[in-house]
Amino acid sequence: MKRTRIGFIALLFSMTVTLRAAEPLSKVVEDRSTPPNIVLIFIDDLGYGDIGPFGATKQKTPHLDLMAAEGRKFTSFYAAPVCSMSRACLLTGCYNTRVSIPGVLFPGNTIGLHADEITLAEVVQPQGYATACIGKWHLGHRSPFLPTKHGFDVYFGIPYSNDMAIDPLHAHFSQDCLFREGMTEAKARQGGIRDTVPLMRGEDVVEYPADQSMLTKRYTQEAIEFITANKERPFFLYLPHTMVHRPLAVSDEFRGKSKNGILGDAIEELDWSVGQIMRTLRDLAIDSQTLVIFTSDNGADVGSSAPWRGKKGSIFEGGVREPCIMRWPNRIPAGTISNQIAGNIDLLPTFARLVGTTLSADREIDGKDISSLMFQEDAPPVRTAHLYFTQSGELGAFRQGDWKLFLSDPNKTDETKRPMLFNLVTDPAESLDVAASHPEMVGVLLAEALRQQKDIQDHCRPAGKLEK
Ligand SMILES: [Ca+2]
Repeated sequence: MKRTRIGFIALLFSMTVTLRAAEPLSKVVEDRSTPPNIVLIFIDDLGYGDIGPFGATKQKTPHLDLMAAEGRKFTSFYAAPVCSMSRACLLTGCYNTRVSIPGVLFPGNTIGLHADEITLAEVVQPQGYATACIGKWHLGHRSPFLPTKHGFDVYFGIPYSNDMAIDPLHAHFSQDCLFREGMTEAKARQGGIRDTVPLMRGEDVVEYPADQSMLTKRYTQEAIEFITANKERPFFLYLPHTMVHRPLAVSDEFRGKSKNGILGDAIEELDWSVGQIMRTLRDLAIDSQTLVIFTSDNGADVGSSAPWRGKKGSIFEGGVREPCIMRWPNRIPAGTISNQIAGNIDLLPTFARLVGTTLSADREIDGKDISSLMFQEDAPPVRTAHLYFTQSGELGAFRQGDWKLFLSDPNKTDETKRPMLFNLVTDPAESLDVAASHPEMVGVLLAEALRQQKDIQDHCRPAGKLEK
């Protein structure tokens, strides 16, 4: 019944699209001053080489191919080596060490993103934006840390990684929670089983264990409903998919369809999801008012981080350099590429600029407004440097311009801990350590890395913490 109604509405809106296409150019120009809707699609453990626009050939990603053809690819877009730290960067605009979020949070942890942190959602919400987080959160699963406490009107998804287990003490089951696979609340309270995670709506568990094969489809459906319900007002949709984090799962429709096993199937289903979002925006005639960003939280786990060295967990480029596509018709030049340094820490100050607000001056923010890199051809660099923090919170490497210095422990001077230096332009595979022949460059980068590290140490902020 619902599908029929949506189909009819879609037909009406596709007629509207046709009318809009004939509108005079002045209308388009006028739209330029309007703050955009923002859709941020954030994939889990998807590597640089896992999608067509960045070189994948085994699985097909036609919707992402089209998105890149209609938008801009970023080839030096940085995240972090693992899940929670990357989400902390994305949501706060700061390196995770500045906001004291460790590499990965677990269901037994009593910490999470501090209530005083200002998230992406809290930047746009005061500007009248409807906000939703649909997918994996992973910045603290206890009530004070959930998306609903961090500026999201709506939350639907799993609170941490899909290979984890339920926190038996603190799960709050809704009255009509769907218990699957013989599970009951009493059994759930006895302790969690790996790879079985709760599906939540707001702060309640609505399904346990979550049917992982249906998560991509259900997130997509929720996303479409949220966009449709808020088409008349600005909205921010944060869509952090559960896939392609292990255990990999796909719906029946995509199982066995790719030429790359279940990983390829899952990526093709994510690509389908991107297509559904894009179609919804077009059908609702809000396509040209909507910025869509697609990227990933860390390097490939199962898949490919090619052409870079290293994968998930590493601070070689393959662990942290992510595929990133941004699309906003008439604003972002179609079919273009930016090679400048950028990253998920830059989205918060960029969103602030786009929605017409300024950031609070009471705190340090590491990211920069990269809107010039989005809109201009051949824009000069915004951020010339990037810090690479390890999973354990150490500053492991530092990039400035074309150079990258590894300093696993800057206080150690013994031979095994000496710095490594790579030129990322002439040696993108990070295979030729040239530290010995460039001692001056090592000195310059080391000094700047330590200066920036000290600034973070001197001005870091605590995580939120519960007593027990
Ligand atoms: Ca991840």
